[in-house]
Amino acid sequence: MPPPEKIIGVVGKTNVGKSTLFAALTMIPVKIADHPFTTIEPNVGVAYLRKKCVHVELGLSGCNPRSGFCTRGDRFIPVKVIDVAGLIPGASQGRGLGNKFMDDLRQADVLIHVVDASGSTDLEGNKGKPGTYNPVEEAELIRREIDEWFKSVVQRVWSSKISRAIATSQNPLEVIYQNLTGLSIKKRNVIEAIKAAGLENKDPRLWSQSDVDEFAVKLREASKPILIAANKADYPESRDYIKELIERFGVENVVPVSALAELILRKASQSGVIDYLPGDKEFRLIARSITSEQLKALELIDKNVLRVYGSTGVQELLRKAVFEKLHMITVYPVEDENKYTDHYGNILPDAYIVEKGTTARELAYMVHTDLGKSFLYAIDAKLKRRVGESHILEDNDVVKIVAAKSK
Ligand SMILES: Nc1nc2c(ncn2[C@@H]2O[C@H](COP(=O)(O)OP(=O)(O)OP(=O)(O)O)[C@@H](O)[C@H]2O)c(=O)[nH]1
Ligand SMILES: [Mg+2]
Repeated sequence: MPPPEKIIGVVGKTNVGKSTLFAALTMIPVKIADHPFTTIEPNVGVAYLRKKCVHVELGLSGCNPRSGFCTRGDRFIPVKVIDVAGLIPGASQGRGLGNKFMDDLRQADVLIHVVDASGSTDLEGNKGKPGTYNPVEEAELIRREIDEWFKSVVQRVWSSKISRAIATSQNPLEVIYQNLTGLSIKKRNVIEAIKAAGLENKDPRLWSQSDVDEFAVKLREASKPILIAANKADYPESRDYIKELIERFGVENVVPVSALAELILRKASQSGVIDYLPGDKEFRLIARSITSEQLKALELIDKNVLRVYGSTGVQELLRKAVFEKLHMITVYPVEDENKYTDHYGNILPDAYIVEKGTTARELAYMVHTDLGKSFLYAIDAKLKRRVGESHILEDNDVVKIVAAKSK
């Protein structure tokens, strides 16, 4: 089985640009409008994470990806994205669309929290002048709502199932974990959360309601880390607010983004007006004719986004979410360690996004269960060196698995 795909959830106040970001990432035409609660049912799609392809390091002229694509030495690796309905303060008590949207995010591994960094929408998502509302306050309030939601889910399961089951269990940790799998959490998230909540030495049978709450918040942090997309960065009013967001949440947790700029650039590139790849720091006009309106929009993006922030920020969001928040690496399984191909001759057909710490044998299982079961050893194709089952893979490793049954 290929590595379990990582899911990025897009969350935030209503009318901040979540669906615009989703559309820019996936090129799926979804409903976008300048009023609250445009999205109700979740949008699900595939985004492509850009990363220097290992074929460049290997001195090859190209590769043949089975999924995603490779352009000018950069590999675009698929990741799943979910855009959900927006929320407003009090959502956990049922305000706005309540918690429905949150339930659509249960399966997410990391959350991109879109904030209106231009301060042009109030807490209910109504439009105002840029610079009017404070995005730091928005980010804090919405984060609290996300934590409230997590608390309520954990409390519900705790009182209906967990407390009864752990009362008689030899292994309370196992019971907790088994009953929370619907939130897409791992056993180590539960262990981390118990530690972070300072509850390691307290028997879960004796946890109070506030212990469970504290545990729930830490579990949210461990299992669904949040990265802030400081959106609408194209407004000059956003610049100071973005600095404030970075001061408050840390530079590692905030990415200045213009989802609208990315969407416009991608559309212009699709229709042959410009040459642009997601993540580029500039674009090139290639169309013979262009309307003055189009030209003006592109010039503004160049002046207010690309020259100020170095890119639209959208690829940086994906990169940080997957490689920094989720601690993933990329590895390339191959069948021929000399030609770096599968048995059809495709060069570097797969780029797997796997967790840091993945071993050669675990990779074998991802390629095929049979390969995992009858694993003999692996070959580090760059060094042409044999490695054993517990060898820990590194980013950009190219690996051949040798198994008893394989030829
Ligand atoms: N200037 C600017 N406007 C943006 C940007 N991103 C989104 N918008 C605008 O913000 C408005 C809301 O965009 P949506 O993508 O529908 O917002 P949403 O968060 O999905 O909203 P709901 O689904 O209603 O919660 C639209 O008018 C967008 O054009 C951006 O980066 N810059
Ligand atoms: Mg929307």
